Amino acid sequence: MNVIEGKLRLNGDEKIAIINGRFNHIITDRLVEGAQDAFLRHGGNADNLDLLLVPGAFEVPFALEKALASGKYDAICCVGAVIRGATPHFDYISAEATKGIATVALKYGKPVSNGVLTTDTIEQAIERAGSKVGNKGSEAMITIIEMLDLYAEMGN
Ligand code: INI
Repeated sequence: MNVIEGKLRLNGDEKIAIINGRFNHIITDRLVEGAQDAFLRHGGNADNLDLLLVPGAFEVPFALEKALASGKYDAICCVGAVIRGATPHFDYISAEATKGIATVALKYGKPVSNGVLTTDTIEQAIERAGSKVGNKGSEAMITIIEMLDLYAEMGN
């Protein structure tokens, strides 16, 4: 059986953007740090990494669409933090962000990852932003690094 699987390596030429929904920035800034750290530690060139900031998770897919349409990026890592409150707003924002990211990613066929946290409590978000449960921004960056290599292996 021929197993085709992406490796975790960058050659330094890849142009990558992180899109960060700033809402709950105490959390999302940590996700950006995790993503940046993963990019650099896997061989990325700091000059080829852009950070695009948008107001909240709802706006992430809109910036993603523009960024991919520009043709400037090989892959994009999305981060944000939607934390459940007392209103149904959480469900609308988290659903739209997730659906929007997937829809735009499919349209352009370039690696895109979803590092937007959707948690019931701020404690759960903190746990996923560089403490007990790791850093989901770092995981999201590692995902696009693997997918970039997989697509190259597949001849795309
Ligand atoms: N945006 C978030 O990223 N996280 C949240 O938890 C959140 N809450 O709870 O409201 C949130 N709202 C803002 C939203 O993303 C948009 O920026 C806003 O609705 C304007 O379009």
